[in-house]
Amino acid sequence: MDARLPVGRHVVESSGALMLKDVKPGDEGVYNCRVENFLGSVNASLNVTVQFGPHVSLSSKRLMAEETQNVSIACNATGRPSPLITWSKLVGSLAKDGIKAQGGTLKINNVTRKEGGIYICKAENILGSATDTAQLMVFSPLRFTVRPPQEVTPFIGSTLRLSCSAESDLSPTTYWRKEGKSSLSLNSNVLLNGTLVLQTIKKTHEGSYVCKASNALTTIEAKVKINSQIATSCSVIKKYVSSVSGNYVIDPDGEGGLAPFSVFCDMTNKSGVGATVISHDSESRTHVKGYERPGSYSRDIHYTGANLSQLANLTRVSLQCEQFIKYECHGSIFWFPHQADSWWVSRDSEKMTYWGGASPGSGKCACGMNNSCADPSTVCNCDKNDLVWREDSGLLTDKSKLPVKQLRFGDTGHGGEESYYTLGKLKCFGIA
Ligand SMILES: [Ca+2]
Ligand SMILES: [Ca+2]
Repeated sequence: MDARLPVGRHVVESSGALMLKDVKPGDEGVYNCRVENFLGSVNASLNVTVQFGPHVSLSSKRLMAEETQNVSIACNATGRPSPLITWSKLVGSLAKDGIKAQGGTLKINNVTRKEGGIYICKAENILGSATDTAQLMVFSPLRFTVRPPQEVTPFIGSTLRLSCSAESDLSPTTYWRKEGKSSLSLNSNVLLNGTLVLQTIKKTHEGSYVCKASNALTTIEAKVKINSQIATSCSVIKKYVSSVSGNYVIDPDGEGGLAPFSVFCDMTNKSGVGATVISHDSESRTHVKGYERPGSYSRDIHYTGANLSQLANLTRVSLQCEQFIKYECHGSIFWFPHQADSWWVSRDSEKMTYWGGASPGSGKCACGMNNSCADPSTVCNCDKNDLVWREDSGLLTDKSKLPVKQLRFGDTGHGGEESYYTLGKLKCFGIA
């Protein structure tokens, strides 16, 4: 009310008329005319409304959206009287579910590619009209075409490959990060196709990794938890880690429980399936003489680097186990079906009255399985009990009883009676 009249654009004529030139929207308001002389004064006021044609501007000239997003385009229109806003599309129609014009805002829910194009906002009043346009571009959503697993537990020493790739119209880039680190660890690289390769897995590789894919519109990510585990046997190492024979650490019962231990892996044995080979302190051919009573000779077997519980777990995770055993006799008998003068003791301290090459529990030696023994009426060559060097030998293969814990011999006390025994290494192979 106290505003000044526009500077330079108004004239008060001699008749008392106020003339405004170059009227602008800001000239609106109440104008007061005051007439006064020495007898007093009178006031008159007039409300002036300025009408002007519409002007429009869109919030954005170019909009990019992914399919299924909701899009809104705002059209700011000025003019007096207030202009009427209408929306149209340069090509095609707006008559569709999910497209709503509310005042100056056009809302498109769940946008599809068909809704891409040029949108026109038109504002009209009695003084004229104005338009503005915006281009909407709709792209396929960014998504993973190959997503890595959420959790992996590779074997120590193995190479881990994790694929990750994404696609969208806006060519995305993928990259890997280890959580809490700005770069990946050593011994890792990312192939051009987005595959993360971690070589010679170690405990330090463990952690959360994330594959991120980004395009101009958005970023998506896939998390992978990487653990590690020690192989349970040489066959597992052969399959997943290495085919080079040598010493390796295995942990047959997995994490926790019994401690891991070092073994020799023969990767060429057993048609290349990889054999876990356990040595012991009684591998050399050993002479027995002077022990007459059944089982009076006793030899405990001590395995190198592992106790019997650890080895029991090795047999459990292996498909097969075997241990070679040989008895060379000179008048010294087994006599299994009767009192048994000699036997072997299982890992669980059971007296085992059959010999290598025969079926477990058969009470025989190998020759007894096909009636080929030196004396056909017996089940072991040594049971002939003459003073001729004879031999019973073969593999023990019952993995629920192996390895051999102890050897017991007798019938070597009388004149001319003697023997030699040989016990091979424990070998386990295959993945149970
Ligand atoms: Ca363990
Ligand atoms: Ca004898």
